[in-house]
Amino acid sequence: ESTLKQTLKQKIEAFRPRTQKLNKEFGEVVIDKVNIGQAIGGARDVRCLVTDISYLDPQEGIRFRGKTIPETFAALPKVPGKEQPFVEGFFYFLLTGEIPTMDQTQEIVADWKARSAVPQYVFDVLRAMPRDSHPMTMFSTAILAMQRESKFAKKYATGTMKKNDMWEPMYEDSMDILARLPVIGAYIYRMKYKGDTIIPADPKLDWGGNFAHMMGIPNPYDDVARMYFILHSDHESGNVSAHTTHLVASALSDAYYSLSAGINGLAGPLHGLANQEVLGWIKQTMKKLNNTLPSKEQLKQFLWDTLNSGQVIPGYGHAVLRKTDPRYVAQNEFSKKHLPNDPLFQLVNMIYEVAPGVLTEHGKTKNPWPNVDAHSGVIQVHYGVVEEDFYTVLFGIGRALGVLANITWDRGLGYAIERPKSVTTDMLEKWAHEG
Ligand code: CMX
Repeated sequence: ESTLKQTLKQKIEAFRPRTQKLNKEFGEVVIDKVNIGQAIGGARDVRCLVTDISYLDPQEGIRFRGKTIPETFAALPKVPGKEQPFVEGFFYFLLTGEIPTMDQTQEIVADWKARSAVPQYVFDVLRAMPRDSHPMTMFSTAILAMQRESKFAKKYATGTMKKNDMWEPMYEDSMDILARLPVIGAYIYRMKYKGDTIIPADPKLDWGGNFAHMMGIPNPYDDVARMYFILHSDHESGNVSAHTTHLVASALSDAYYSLSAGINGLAGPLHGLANQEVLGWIKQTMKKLNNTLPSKEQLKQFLWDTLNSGQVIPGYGHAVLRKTDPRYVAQNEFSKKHLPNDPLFQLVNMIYEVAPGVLTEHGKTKNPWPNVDAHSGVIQVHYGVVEEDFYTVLFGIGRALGVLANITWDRGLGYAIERPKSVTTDMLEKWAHEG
């Protein structure tokens, strides 16, 4: 058994009594109240989910296992000769809370390679779809089609799986899926946009490096891929993709069913699709000006035009965050170093100077600052991934790291099937009257 699996087993077993004690002895302790606004308004801020993998502070942004983004990147073993860490080591960290050694990281590199063969029928399913299907539809379909491989579902069907053992096949499915996602993502990209010229994996490369190779994009796109997947991995558990994956898994649906569902949520324009929309918006703006950079005044006008036509400014605002997203900052720092003269990068910086003021004046959003999606597309364009429809697939490959770590722990700690209670509008009106 790998060091990762052994460590995870120890961690889960050591953790389980904490959850059980809280549930049995302190189950009645109140941690929040719910008001009518929250019942109608998407359960915003209601504290009713538990995860130890990441925590989102409204001011500071995300911490993975207690570490900020810069701390995380600094602590993880780096790919030799590269700026960015191994995504494999990052997954070890997400699952266990411990920074792996280089040897422990290399074990996962080898493990994912050994699991990376995608069954031919998955490619056949993709090939049967219309070529102009959205890449997110293809991505989610491929994951769902692969459900036939689920070790969890097979074990469950034997009728012998104990509740405390469920994390193990969930972990195995998660590892199998993660090993294959870059292959599936790159296949969709090359099939759809590059004349169906598929590039096979290079057994010498790590997970992120191999993705760049299979995409056919030259280095340093490998480091872009590693950075991108880590930044998009996890954002605690209330966001649509994480919550959906967790919800579906709570019915003891396996990781394939659960992740495919979560990916469908990521495909929404208010969530992951925003990164595609940002680029569409930027391109439109540049087109109106015959591909020259707008002045600040012009940019202000374009932002107001967007708002006045009833659209949101994509890449700005957040349900929890109230400051500039540190995932935006990390990408901004990378760009300052690697693509300082890129005109789209300069435009992104200009938007950052103008949009918060416009949004504040507009007066609706609680957070006028940019989120992760405001920046990610521009880096992709710089390195040649100009097909913005594809960007949410990149987000999805990264997001899989976080949500699969979460559902493995969900089974480890025996979390219950999710089932909140509904009320009717009549009831709300009655309570509203009673005050
Ligand atoms: N542009 C215009 N209006 C915005 C806005 C933006 N960027 N962000 C929020 N608002 C509006 C909301 O639509 C809402 O208006 P109504 O009262 O008319 O419905 C009002 O401001 C209050 O919203 P909020 O409480 O500040 O934000 P929510 O928690 O409801 O929504 C989010 C959060 C992200 C959906 C929203 O900010 C948004 O639509 N942003 C643009 C899309 C985007 O960038 N999504 C990506 C988020 C990160 C990710 O998940 O990938």
